[in-house]
Amino acid sequence: MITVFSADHEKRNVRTELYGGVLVPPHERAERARIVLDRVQEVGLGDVVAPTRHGLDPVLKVHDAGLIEFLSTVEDEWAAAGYEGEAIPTCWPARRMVDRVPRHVDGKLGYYAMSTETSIGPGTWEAAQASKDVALTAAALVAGGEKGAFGLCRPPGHHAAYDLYGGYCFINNAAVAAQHLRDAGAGRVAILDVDFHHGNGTQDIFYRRGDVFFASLHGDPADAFPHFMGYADEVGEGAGEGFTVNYPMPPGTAYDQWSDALADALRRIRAFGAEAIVVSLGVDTFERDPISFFKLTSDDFRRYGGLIGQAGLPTLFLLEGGYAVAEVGINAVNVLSGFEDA
Ligand code: OKP
Ligand code: ZN
Repeated sequence: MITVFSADHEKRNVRTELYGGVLVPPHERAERARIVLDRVQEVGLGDVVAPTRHGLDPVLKVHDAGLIEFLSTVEDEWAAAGYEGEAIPTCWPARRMVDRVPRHVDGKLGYYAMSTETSIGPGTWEAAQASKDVALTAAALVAGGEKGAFGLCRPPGHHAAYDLYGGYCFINNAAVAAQHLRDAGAGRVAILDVDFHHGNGTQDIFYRRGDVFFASLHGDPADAFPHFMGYADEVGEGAGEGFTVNYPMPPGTAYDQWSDALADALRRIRAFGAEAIVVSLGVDTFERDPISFFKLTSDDFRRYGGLIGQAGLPTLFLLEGGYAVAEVGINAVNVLSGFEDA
């Protein structure tokens, strides 16, 4: 399987994440991508290629132009405001307030943010663009007939909604890639989100569409980030009704229960008639992940890669989360090896 990788991910190198009331070094750090790349090469998964530049048109098919303009200017506006630290929102359009984009950068941050842990600093926007180019380049390989491809994306994307960033995400790589597959001729595309966290951004983007199926396995939002989306009764709306499926699961969930949900999701994807699958591949379901509460082992990742492979569809894997840094390479590449061996 070909891996697409860009060293430009390193341009996102913020120092802070607001966590437990303290500014700590980010869980989502550059080291993660280097470790996954090292593992890809160690096991000889296949060639590693650089992305080609795709510009912003494919991004604007699934995101609000206002969000993209904001992301492309916020680093300069924050610096111009004279602040010392990294950009973090401090206020929101909460219930019964006004839905209008403010002029000041503090207001814009609150307007476009879904959460405060995702500090923005110099290079974040460049890295986010490289990440979506990785996704698009890998999507083009699958559209061109590859059975599988791996987009080693960083930063991740699945929390980025139509007009929101947050949860370490800026551009929704999976959504951009799924739309690319549709535009390249796939009539029906499924997105399978196996990251520990609900893919609220991806769900948001396709919630009213019947051509892109969305399935997510995740920590129950009553207990886990993003807290305000991902319940089982969210099933899509309008033309999209019945084309979203959520599997929220409780603390301590291990492979038996988790793989039952995966098998059900794969059944639903087959019944939908998907011509390709985009996997939002977060490996923060791992038993020793520092910010999550599922109990998958490194062997479980290989096993479920095989289940995905047995679906027999062209499959695009895009890296999302996974914060047990020492094992992030083993776990992510185990899924890919399991897929290839199926
Ligand atoms: C991004 B991805 C826990 C706060 C959670 C945000 C987690 C973002 C995960 N107290 N912080 O889905 O892996
Ligand atoms: Zn996650």
